[in-house]
Parts: sequence; structure tokens; C-alpha cells
Amino acid sequence: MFSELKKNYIFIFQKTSNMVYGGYSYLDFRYTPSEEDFVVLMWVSGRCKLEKLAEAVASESSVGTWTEIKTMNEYVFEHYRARVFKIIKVRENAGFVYIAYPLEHFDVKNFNQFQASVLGNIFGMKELDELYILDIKFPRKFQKQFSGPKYGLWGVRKYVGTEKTGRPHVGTIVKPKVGLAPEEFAKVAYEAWINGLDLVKDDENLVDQSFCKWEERFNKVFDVMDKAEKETGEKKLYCVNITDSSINRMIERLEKVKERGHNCVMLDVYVLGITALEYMLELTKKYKIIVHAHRAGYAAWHRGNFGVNFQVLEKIYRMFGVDQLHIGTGVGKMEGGALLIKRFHEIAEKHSGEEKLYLGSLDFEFEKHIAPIMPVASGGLDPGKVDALIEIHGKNVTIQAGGGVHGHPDGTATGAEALRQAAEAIAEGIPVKEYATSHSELKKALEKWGYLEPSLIIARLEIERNSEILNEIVLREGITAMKNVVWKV
Ligand code: RUB
Repeated sequence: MFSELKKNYIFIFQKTSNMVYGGYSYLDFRYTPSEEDFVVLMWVSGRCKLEKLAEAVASESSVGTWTEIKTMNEYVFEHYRARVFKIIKVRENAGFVYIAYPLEHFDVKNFNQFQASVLGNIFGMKELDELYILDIKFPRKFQKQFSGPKYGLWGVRKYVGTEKTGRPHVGTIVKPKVGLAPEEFAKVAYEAWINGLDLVKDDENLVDQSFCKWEERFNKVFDVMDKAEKETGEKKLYCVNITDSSINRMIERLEKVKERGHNCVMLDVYVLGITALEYMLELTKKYKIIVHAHRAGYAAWHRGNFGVNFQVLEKIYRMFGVDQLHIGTGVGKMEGGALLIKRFHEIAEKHSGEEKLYLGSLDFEFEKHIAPIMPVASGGLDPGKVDALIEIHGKNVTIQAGGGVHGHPDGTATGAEALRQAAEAIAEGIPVKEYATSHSELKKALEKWGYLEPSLIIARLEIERNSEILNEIVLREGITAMKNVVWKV
């Protein structure tokens, strides 16, 4: 009974769906995207043939609508329409779709308008069962409108003084996430800094609660940071969270940060949205303040069958110019396997990269002036995971541990020492496990949390050598295999 109904429904739908894209064809398989086109790679599945679904998406996200319109003219269609230039069918009604959008379709440096076009209505189209934007290639001319990070990876390294040693930066998120009073918070921060950590940060959900008012916390932490810098002779970072739904409140906080000559703020970039982020970045660049970007909430876009891969957001954040960005760990508590997170690391650190279909990644190339950003690996880390983590990220990374510092059997001070020792081991090229034999703080951390053998991660990364097989799997099984197998490797 149910299958009969379903069959009828699909039949009726296919009959009536002849008009979804309004009588114009958006398929153009002979088209080669120009230097000025945006290229979008997406996974599409739905209730009619893949070609039709692709046309519907291209139409609705560019110049078309569900029916033929008398106001359409040749010029508009030729100049502003999106072109489906490649389709890889996995099933009759599902597959990978490549669409090119002309630069002139979009406003100048108005990302919201781009989002409303390419990442807008199409998610609500009823003929689609799945729509996942895997990647976007941003044309160079578009990138030229953005200035990129003021500091980025090398600016932050210069500030902290690690350009020469090249050791990973180490930091902590004060835990519990929320609840400590300013005095208690500052005490934890001080212990972390004087015992070797470079960075202390607020958690994503701590801003200005009644038990820990922003200004009081900021002033107290700033004072102990100053003290810690004098005592250790090292530059320290405090990523104070200024995120707010009120721009005015964010500006007020930023002014206070600037008045005290502080170096860094944190923004929850995904929840802020691009408008507020752009505005705040203009100010932070003017005031010469480093921006640490926490991505809380990104996974609402990134996971599931309707969504946008984090790598798209990452490229946007780099172009707009955050200095350090959470990109996942590959070994910790958050989603994302070694291969996927390695790709995210490349997008943060490298100038260019080749296409990797099995990861859903197009090739990329940043304009020269768009500097690399400092990748932040955070979430479920502890010193015993550092060797494995470095296999994915290399040394250009900030390693953050909340639980993995404050959960040390001897508390925050010893936990901070242990994490710094792990970073020193990396700088000296000695395995953390070996370094632990002569460093009791590190040894105790490994005893508590164990040691993740880097060989396990190396084996996962080596799977990439068989990229042809990975591509074959993805081309045969589609996004399910990509997400459930390749992304989890
Ligand atoms: C870290 C923590 C961070 C996550 C965010 O705490 O909770 O907010 O790293 O995740 P802990 P991501 O070290 O105790 O796990 O960096 O993936 O966005």
C-alpha cells in the first residue's frame, strides 16, 4: 500500500516537475569555467533525474524560477546564469554536480548576497532529498577584495617568539566552561601561563555572565598575564571572548581591550555571522589586535544531508582575515578523521592544494596577500595525543587542551607543564613517550590518559596513497561513503 502510494507520488511529481527550471536549460557540458567563475561542487539527490535536479538548483540559485517568465531575455540568461558543466552520476537521481557561477552575478565584497544566492533558497526545494555543498572555489578577482589576516600564522608566531624554534603553540581553555568567578579564573590562567602555556582562552560560552562579569574578568586576567610575562620572559596570549549579539557591546569591549594595550580577542565566528564578523575584523585590524576564531556551531551546517562543508567556511574566514581558527584535531573528541582534518589544516596553512574528490575538495589557490592562518587543534586533547596529532598537523599548530590540562592528577600547574613538555619534545624531535621517561609531569599525564601511537594515524594518512581507490569508492557509493568512511578515516 505504502510503496504503491510512493510510486504514484513519484510519478505525479515527475510529470509536474517538467517546469521546475522554467523551460531553460542550465546544462552546459561543453563549458569550461573561466578564471573569473566561482566553481561549486555539491552532492544532490532527489525525486527526479539528477540532470533535472541539477538544473533546478542552478536555476533557483541564479536567474531562474519554477516557470518560464516573459521578462527573461537573452542577455540576462547568457551573462548571469549558472552553468552545470559536469555531473557524476552515482544513481539515476543522485550524484556530484559541478556548477559555475559568473563573477558578475554577485555584488562586490558582499558575502551575504553570495550566500543568499548560492547557499540560499536551494536548500528548501522540495524535489531535493539531499543537498550538500562540498566545496567552493573562489576566483582570484573575488579574493582580491579581501585583505586576509593581519597577523595570521607567522604574525602570531612572531608575537609569541616561536618563529625560530618552530615549536607548536600550547594553550588551555579555562574549565569549567562557565561558573568560575573572575578571581578564580585569573588564578587558573596565571598557573597555566607560568607553567609554560602560551595561550589561555575563554570557552565559547563564557562572555559576561553574572558570576563572571566580562570587564572584571578581563582586568584581572590582564593583570596576571602581565605578571606571568615578566616572570617567564615570554609573550602570552589571552583570547578574551567578546562575542555578543550587540555590535555596540562588542565595540565597547574591544575599546577596553585596546585601552589596556591588550593583544588578542576571541570571536565565536559562526554564531556571529559574516556581517558582524566583517565589521569587527575591520576594527581589530585597525587596533592591531589578534583574532582567535572559535567555530562553535559550524557543525549544524557541516553535518547531515543538507549543509555546507566546513572547508567553505574556513576559506571565507581566511579571506576575511581571522588570525587563528579552530579546525578540529583528527584525534580528539570532535568529529573529523585524520584525512579530513589534514585537508582543513592545508587550507589554513598552505597557499594552494590539489583537488581531492574523495574528500569533497576542489583544488584551491589563495591570492598571495591572503596570509596563512594559525590552525588551532582543540577538543579532547591531552599530552599523550600530541605525537599522533603532529602527524596530521605538523608543527604549525596551536594545541589546546582544557580537560587535558586541568584534569592532570596534580592539577592545572602540572598539567600545563606536561603539555609544554610535549611541545618541547616535538621541537627537539623526540617522541613524547620517550621524553616522558625523564619528565615526571608528562609521565603522569600519559599514565592517566594513555598514549596514542602515531603509527595508527600514519597508517590512516597512508590510505591517501590509494587515492584512486578512495575516489572509486566515493564515485560508486556517493556521499554516504564519503562521510561515513573517508571522512572518518
Ligand atoms: C575544548 C573545547 C572546545 C572545543 C571546540 O575543551 O571544548 O570548545 O575544542 O571544538 P577540551 P573545535 O580540551 O576539554 O575538550 O575546536 O573542534 O571547534
